[in-house]
Amino acid sequence: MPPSQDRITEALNLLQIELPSWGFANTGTRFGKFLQPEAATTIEEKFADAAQVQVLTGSIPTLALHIPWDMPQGLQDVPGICRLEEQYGIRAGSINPNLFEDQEYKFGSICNSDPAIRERALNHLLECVAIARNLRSRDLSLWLPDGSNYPGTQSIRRRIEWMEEALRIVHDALGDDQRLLLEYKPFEPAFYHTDLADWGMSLLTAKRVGLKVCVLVDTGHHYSGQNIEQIVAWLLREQRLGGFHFNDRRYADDDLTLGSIDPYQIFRIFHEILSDPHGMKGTAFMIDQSHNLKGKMEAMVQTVVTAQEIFAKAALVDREQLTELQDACRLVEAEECLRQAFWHDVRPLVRAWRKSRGLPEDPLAALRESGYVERIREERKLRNQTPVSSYA
Ligand code: PSV
Ligand code: MN
Repeated sequence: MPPSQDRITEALNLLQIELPSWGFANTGTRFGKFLQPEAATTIEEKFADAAQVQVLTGSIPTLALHIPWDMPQGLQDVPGICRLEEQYGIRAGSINPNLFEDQEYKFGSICNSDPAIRERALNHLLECVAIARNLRSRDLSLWLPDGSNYPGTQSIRRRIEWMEEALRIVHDALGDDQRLLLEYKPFEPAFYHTDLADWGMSLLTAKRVGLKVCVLVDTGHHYSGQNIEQIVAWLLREQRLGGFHFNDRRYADDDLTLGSIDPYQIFRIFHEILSDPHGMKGTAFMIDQSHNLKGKMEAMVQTVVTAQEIFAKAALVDREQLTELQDACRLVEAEECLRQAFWHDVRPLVRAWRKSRGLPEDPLAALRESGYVERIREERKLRNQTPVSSYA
């Protein structure tokens, strides 16, 4: 086997991607959504779809769950989820609490000035910790939508205290092998200030709250032009990189297919991860995409295939040589060393990896040939005439 095949095989055997349950359901933009007859309407259908992506791509051991969308009865739904895990061969992945839909959270959840509302939000988080523990799921993945729309309307300082107070309690409720991932986002739904607006705020909060807290980087949650791979390098150095919500963006949190706008950026992020000796340890590779126009199954398969291909390219970087070139300030050669890996057509090598694993060599074509989408479209079309929830 050529050395590049070895490297790619080793890298792809390590790459595990977590798909979001909400990515299979009828989601869309806040202006409306276009219902797809084949979209998943139940948690069982979400597991079935994820399992199909696993059959085609071989990299999907887990499915991220959003609570209460996927478990409306909370802890009582745990046995049902365990049955689905068994049936479909996919485990429950990160548990995502929802602090953004209830009417009570109009002015915030754990950062609300009303102690009763803070307590309600905290109880939801604690229930999610219990759900995660019962499902043997490692990560509680929290996106905090709290913030405000106008200067002076909220105390930024006091809200930090309230947030930390709640997160400390969540931290202490986590098991030894569990983690709290703190996702940041600069704006939306709040447009003046967001309580966890960037990686610095998430990292400082993580450090203050405890060792089980790490930062989650959603690639869509940055200002244009921000150097995300540099953020990744810093978080890795601080040993606080919990994982990613991968997607692509052109303007803001666009939820576009990974690598569809800027594949070089994803490559540079993967390169930083692979440059760190512990980069793959504990870094969760999660997808957070809601496709409004593309077919959801095709979009998911396309996403995983893209992730595998770009990860394979990053695995080809000759890092020893790169270090020498960097140290000697041989700028153009160093840049070319990186670019050479990026421009290498890895597709034949990735196909060979798929073949060696008994996977279809072209997962997208295999999905089309399988008739899976046609079948679920027929089965689900009646249930998809009206949305199942306001978001998912
Ligand atoms: C918020 O924009 C976000 O990225 C969070 O991860 C949510 O959990 C997810 O999207 C789905 O709404
Ligand atoms: Mn996200």
